[in-house]
Amino acid sequence: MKIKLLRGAFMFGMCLMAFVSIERGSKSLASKTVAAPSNIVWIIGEDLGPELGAYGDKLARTPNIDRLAREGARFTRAFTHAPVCAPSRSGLITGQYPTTMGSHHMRSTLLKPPPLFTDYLKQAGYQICWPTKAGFGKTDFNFTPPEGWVDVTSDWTKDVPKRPFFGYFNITTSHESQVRAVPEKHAQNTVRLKPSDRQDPAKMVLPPYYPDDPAVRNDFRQYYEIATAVDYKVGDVLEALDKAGVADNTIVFFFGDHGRGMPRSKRWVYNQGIHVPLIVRWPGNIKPGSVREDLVCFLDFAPTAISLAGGTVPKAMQGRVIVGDKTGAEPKYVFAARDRMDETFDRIRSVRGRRFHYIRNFYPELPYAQVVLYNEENPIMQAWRRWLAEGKLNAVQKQFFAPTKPAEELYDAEADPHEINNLAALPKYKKTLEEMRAGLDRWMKDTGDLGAVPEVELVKRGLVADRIKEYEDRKKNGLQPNERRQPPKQP
Ligand SMILES: [Ca+2]
Repeated sequence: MKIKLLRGAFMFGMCLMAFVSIERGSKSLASKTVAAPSNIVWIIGEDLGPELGAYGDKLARTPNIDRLAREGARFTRAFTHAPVCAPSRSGLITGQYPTTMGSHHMRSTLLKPPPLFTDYLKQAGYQICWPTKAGFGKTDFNFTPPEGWVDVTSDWTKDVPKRPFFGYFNITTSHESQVRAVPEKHAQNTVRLKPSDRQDPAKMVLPPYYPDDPAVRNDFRQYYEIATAVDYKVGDVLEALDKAGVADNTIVFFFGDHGRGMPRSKRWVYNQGIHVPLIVRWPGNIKPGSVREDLVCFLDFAPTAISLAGGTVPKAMQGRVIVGDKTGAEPKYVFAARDRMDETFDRIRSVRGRRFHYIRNFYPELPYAQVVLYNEENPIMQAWRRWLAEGKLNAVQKQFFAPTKPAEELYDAEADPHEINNLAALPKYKKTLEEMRAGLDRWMKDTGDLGAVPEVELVKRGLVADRIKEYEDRKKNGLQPNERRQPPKQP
């Protein structure tokens, strides 16, 4: 009896707490007292493209992710707004383009970041679980989040919260640094794989722009195997939700933070850099096994989370709600940007429609294959350069090393998924080119694209911290030892 009473008092207290916190947030959120708000979980495969069974990849061994897709919706046209870690995450957490805020350079430090979408969830009574430890957590927003932004920084899957929560789980196993891991490290990364999960380098299907070199085949083998290692961890998270009895009341998002960690993929606005897997499972609300073909941008995730939590999406957020009854209309295009990558400057913008992909190179005089030291650590990059030096590359493979870039590129991304046939100069595509060119001009104006502003001026305006010297030094002194690929141990 006593226990029952105590429990009753506790429940009453919890309800009161939820009510009070919703009240507190009612100025900025349209408060709606939902009896049992759904939990929201984001599972991220770091540097993971759609090379998954659910996306029809015959080599992939990803049963848990594939099951999630069978239980939810698989999005076929989800794109990041930035093909590299920090700018990508900068937009994910704020719902704003890094090019609007000033956090578009990799890396930079925005001094006055806008509110985070998690702030709105917090106001709605959600517990924010965003682990910070490598392996299953990552902040890396291109700014320091404000004090108190997060409630739980440990592995929340080990003790799934009882009250409505937002859970973030970033699986770093598939990060670029692990695609190129030396054999011992790769063995550790993939220790859970069964013999049948292992890949055969001879069976890898290489993109036409890479040379067919054993190093390239080996990196693809490792990439597929670590994707399987990610899949095991996705299985763990889903199991944790099941065991806690909250799976039916939890909306799960699974996605990659940008494309695979390989040259001309990560750091590039081509398909393999910006196209990511996105699966959303929402029991009772999303039809199992459904396929969504509309264009989705990463800036859609923040407003979607707020909307699912019963809040009102702030005007400063630039995306749309993609699931639930507040779903917004599909845009004609989604946009992406690439600016400075570590010590290497460039400025490229991308406009992706359902079929065509337009790219503008603001510095056509700079080559594609500028040296980004961290990228040069990739065995693929080294093999690619070696074949170039030996004069063995074919015309398609050589394209990446052209001394200059075209000012504009246009691809039929459906017919040419590797984007190697630039259609920009063909009269047949003149109308498409003009439309997309105008679309980019409009977007740059509407979103206040800061890409044309020199970084030193961004510093002067007080938008970002001065990290220019840091990267100038890096150019001179090279990478830190921990950023370099460690040579395998000699037996
Ligand atoms: Ca990443």
